[in-house]
Amino acid sequence: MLPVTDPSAPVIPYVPGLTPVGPDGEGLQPKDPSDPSQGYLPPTPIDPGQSTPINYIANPQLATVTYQDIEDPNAPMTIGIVDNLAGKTGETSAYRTATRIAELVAKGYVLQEDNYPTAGVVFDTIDDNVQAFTVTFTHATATLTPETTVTPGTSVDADNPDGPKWPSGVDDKSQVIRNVSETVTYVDVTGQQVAETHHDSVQFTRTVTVDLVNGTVTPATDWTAQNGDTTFDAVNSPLINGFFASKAVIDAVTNLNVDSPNVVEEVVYKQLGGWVTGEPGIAPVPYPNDPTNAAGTLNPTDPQLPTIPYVPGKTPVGPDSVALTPKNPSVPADGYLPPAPADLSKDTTITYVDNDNGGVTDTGNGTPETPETDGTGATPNTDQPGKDQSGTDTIGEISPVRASSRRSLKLMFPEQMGRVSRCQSQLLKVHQQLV
Ligand SMILES: [Ca+2]
Ligand SMILES: [Ca+2]
Repeated sequence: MLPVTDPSAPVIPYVPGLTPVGPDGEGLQPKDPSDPSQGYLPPTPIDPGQSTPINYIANPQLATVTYQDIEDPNAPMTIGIVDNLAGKTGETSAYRTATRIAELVAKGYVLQEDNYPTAGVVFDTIDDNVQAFTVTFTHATATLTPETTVTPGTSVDADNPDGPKWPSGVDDKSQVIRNVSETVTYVDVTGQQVAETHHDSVQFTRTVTVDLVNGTVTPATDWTAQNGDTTFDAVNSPLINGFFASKAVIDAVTNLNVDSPNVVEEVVYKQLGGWVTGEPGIAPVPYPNDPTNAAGTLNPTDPQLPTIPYVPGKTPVGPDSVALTPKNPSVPADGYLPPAPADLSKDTTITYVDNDNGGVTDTGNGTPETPETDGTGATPNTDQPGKDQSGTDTIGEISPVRASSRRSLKLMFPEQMGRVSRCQSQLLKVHQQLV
């Protein structure tokens, strides 16, 4: 008998995926360790008269099952672990994909393809080949509308409790509803609220698509304003008696969009000052509210404007040293038009100047006064050289104020006398037109 190492000795055949084993239970040695297909060296017979049984046993084989997210087909991602299946040549694996598929579907995945054999993989006979299978998925989506109210973790389809659940974040209504608000507060200088706060808002809504795997939200529609209203109307500041507002109106804001900032305004009310005099018995006259403008006071031409009281024998002078204008030149008791306040929050001081420092008697009833003797206006109509004398009575009526004030002011404010004269001539014109 030939030694087993003799190249011409017979070999035990190679069978893919199987290993021949001798009577001692040991695997036979390949004839060429680098190429088992050339067969195995037969074991040396214990008794050449007896046959030697050779058994073939199945080799270990491996398979893998990979679960893959192909939502982005350009960037497939493995979901969880790769399942490794171990078996032996020719065996059928008991592994099935159904369990993991169900788990993933419950997490929002949608099965695309499963190439693992339905009846289980039969391990192949190729020892160095790992049989690889892939199960692919995309993502389920659901639509959220402004009206949708959902709870994370609950089934998207109530009739399918094994189906996907709403992901976290879907209860965030700002995905589908956003408001742009306007708030206007009305306070005094100490910050105390003095009128009801004004509120307005514009609501924007949209519909979104929710990825049920990761909760990612994608707009399905543009934001649209409810009722197409994208405007905050102008807001008039409320009128508060005795006070004036820092702003009469909060301007309208138009073309609001979902990204517009909220409007927050504060209107501060300060107390209105008044006209004050040093005269005993004459109470301060507060600046009157303007019913049409919370930030102002009545216009100097408004007929409702209060008057500065008439004091016989005296002429009221404003802070600019100019004598006040009689409201009604023919009726001194009607008082004087108050000067426009320079600052609504501050008092305006009216000074009463004695007319009588020249010994002139002022009866206060319109009696013409002794003509002036200072040469700047010998008669009142000197300022109106083109006029006839028909206005003599009129001139006489205003002259108690005019002539005496001219004198006293001449003493106090000589540089202002030109303005006083011009003012009086204007009054005279007006009065002559009236009569
Ligand atoms: Ca294999
Ligand atoms: Ca509006």
